[in-house]
Amino acid sequence: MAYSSFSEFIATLEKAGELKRIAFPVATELEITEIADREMKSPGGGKALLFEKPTVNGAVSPFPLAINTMGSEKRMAMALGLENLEDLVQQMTLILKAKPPTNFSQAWTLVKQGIDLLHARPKHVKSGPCKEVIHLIDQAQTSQASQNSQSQAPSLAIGQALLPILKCWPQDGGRFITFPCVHTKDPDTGERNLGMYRMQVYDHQTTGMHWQVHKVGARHGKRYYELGEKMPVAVTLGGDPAYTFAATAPLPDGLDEILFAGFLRKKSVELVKCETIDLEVPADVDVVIEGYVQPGELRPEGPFGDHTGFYTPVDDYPVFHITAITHRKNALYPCTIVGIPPMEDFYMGDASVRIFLPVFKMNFPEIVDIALPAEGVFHNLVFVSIRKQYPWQAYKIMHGLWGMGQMMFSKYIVVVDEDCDVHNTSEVLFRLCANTDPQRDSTFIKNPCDALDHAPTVACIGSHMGFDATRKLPTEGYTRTWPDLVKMPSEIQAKVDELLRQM
Ligand SMILES: Cc1cc2nc3c(=O)[nH]c(=O)nc-3n(C[C@H](O)[C@H](O)[C@H](O)COP(=O)(O)O)c2cc1C
Ligand SMILES: [Mn+2]
Repeated sequence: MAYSSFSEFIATLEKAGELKRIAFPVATELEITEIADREMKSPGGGKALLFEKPTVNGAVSPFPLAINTMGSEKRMAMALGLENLEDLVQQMTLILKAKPPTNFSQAWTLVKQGIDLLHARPKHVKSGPCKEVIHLIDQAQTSQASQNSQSQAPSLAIGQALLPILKCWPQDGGRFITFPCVHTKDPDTGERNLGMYRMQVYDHQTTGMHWQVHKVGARHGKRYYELGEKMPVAVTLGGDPAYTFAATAPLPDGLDEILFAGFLRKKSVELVKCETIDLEVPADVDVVIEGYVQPGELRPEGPFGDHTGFYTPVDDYPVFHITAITHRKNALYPCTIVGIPPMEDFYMGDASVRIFLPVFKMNFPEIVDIALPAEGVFHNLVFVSIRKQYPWQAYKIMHGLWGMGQMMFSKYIVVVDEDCDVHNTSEVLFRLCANTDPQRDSTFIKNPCDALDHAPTVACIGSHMGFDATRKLPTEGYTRTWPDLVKMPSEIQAKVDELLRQM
């Protein structure tokens, strides 16, 4: 099911008892973070929060602020219009397994899949709700804009009065837009990309653009730099939450996130032209911030209390110049906070891993399950269970994952046998400790590191470690007898269940 607006999603959360409204004024400077952090760390991820009166430097912003909207398994599924994420996983598996049909029922299934895929293709529309209010912010146009009836008095203060942008943590370098969907285009092929890269507010019309070196936005930027051209960039906030999720999903470079969002919501994304740049954005979003990056122009960005649980230090990043802001009349401001885990982004990352598990399995059929425990903050720790068939298969899986997209960042990979539940960290640690000879069963490699990892001596490069916690085979040189796990047969368990029921 597709949401026609972000506020429709918020209303759905409220109906389901998944939303708390905060009607009194709360400061965007640290206070909203403190409330949201407590909520995110409450059992199961707490509820979504709607701050009706977020204040910016003491003044109430006209935009209510929504946070933790995807911060639980249930809300993450609801964001994608699902009862349960497993429905989508099955759909992915089906599509990947699609073969020429040999009978009618198979053909019908394929037709349905085909329709879904057709739905994925975006449509182009002339206007949309994101244009209800238009502020042109180009310096040359600023004076005209105040005379233009379409524009309200151009309040350029995106960091002050207009949007309730958070200053999340005490040592943060300023206010940060934390849920931006950043739209860019490959200047060579015209291919679109949508990524989530945080934006530090510098002043009324400039922000940072924190695309890390490994990300597609950065690759597009590099090409504009080489061509010596100004790079158009559009940032959207809100709309169907499928857009926000798609912006964070680790899709391969070249796979269009707008198409993926269309597939997720089973409805074409309607795209509308921007006012001041040659890009298109979903017409139903809450806010569009249009502008450009002048490749080569860098500015210190940070510090920022990051999802590693530590502050990322100041580093040079591109500067984003705002040329227009358009928004719905009743726009909401969606955002999140990151910090010591677990936070809202854990549930988003977890959903990504589940949805892409069929892709991993297609490449490595022996993979049973994968989990990225919250403590590992995505890239630091990966648990994989496999159906082991031949010697050193665990190492093949580690190397395979280290070579796959953003899995390259995985700092520690632990491989266990298929009968271990990778979503139960305690069970995995038990296997790791019991089943390994540390020197024999580990391997170190060199690979790119997550740009946010503060531990490596040099940023973005470092060692990675893999543990083979599977049972060892004679063909792996293990000549002793591998013991059996202490377990009760299922007949006895069933019998005891029955006995206890009768008590
Ligand atoms: C809340 C949140 C904030 C993020 N902030 C950043 C960021 O500032 N910079 C960055 O490079 N990636 C950030 N990411 C991760 C990217 O969005 C993610 O790697 C995405 O897949 C990149 O898309 P791309 O491959 O199209 O570049 C963030 C993810 C989340 C969930
Ligand atoms: Mn991408």
